Amino acid sequence: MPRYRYPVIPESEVTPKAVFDNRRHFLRQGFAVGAAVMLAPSMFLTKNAHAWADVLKPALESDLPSQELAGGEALTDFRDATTYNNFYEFGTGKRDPEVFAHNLPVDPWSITLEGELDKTGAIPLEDILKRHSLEERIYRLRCVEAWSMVIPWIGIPLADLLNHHGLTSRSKYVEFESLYDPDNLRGQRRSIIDWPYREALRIDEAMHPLTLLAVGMYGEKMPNQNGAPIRLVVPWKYGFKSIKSIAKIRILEEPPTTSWQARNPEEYGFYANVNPDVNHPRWSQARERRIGESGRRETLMFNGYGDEVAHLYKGMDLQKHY
Ligand SMILES: Nc1nc2c(c(=O)[nH]1)N[C@H]1C(S)=C(S)[C@@H](COP(=O)(O)O)O[C@H]1N2
Ligand SMILES: [Mo]
Repeated sequence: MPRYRYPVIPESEVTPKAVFDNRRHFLRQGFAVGAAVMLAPSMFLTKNAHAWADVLKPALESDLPSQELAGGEALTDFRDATTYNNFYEFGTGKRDPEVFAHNLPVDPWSITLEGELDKTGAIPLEDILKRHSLEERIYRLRCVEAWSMVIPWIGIPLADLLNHHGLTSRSKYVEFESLYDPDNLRGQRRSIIDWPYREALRIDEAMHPLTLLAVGMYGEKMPNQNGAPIRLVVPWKYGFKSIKSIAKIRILEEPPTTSWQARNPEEYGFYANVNPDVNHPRWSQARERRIGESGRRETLMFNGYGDEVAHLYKGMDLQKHY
């Protein structure tokens, strides 16, 4: 993509791999046809590999509306954003996701919507991509571990998806679940957290126009290590709220417990709004290390998005509701 300095892979290298993948796919289909004569025809209906990728590709190549919402700060290098990650499904080391996330089975993909909605069920990702238009948002990302990045995401507002499925008067919280697949996600064979990874937002946070369901970054489809094929981005909250590889969205009347709350409620609250005045019990949150920069910069209240989101927390004691 011409917009960024760090394309994922040069076009010349992409083509042979795509050809290779197609051939493999073709061979597999060939076997399936041969063996399927005596099987139910329904097995053909479940195979729809590449369907979402085929919708996403032309959309990413079109001219997307773009909003710069990181105060003009420089983008983090693509290389840093894809090699320094938290994705505990692949291990707790920062390089583990880059090394192991090729095992993430992203195709086909659907999100199951449950709970307090008019329309529920498993929705293929291609249907979501066809129904809603993509946009680019450049946001700061502040991890609770006191490092940060600036990332150009591409996605759809979560509100667009939820509105399509019809919220009810009992729709008070939105719970998200990442893919659970310990055979492929090696970290899930260890009890790092209570799998699957679960996060949640209050409905007004979920419906806020800044809250994005991201399917790409730096003009490309979402790299596996960043939460392919679809992940949440909530820029005013610590990074752990921005749950990756979403398989389930459940709308609830009562607040659910998130994975990090369950693991350590003293250290990780439900809200997890970026707040330089509320320290983590083990470290200060007043400053942060911007990946790619030397020294530290001041952490901004709500990660710099206070004008947009402070009204959501009016009258709340943010020391208590951390
Ligand atoms: N499923 C899942 N989602 C996750 C995580 C994780 O371990 N598993 N880590 C979170 C944390 S702590 C951060 S800081 C961000 C990191 O996103 P990035 O690797 O794309 O920068 O993802 C969040 N989403
Ligand atoms: Mo994080």
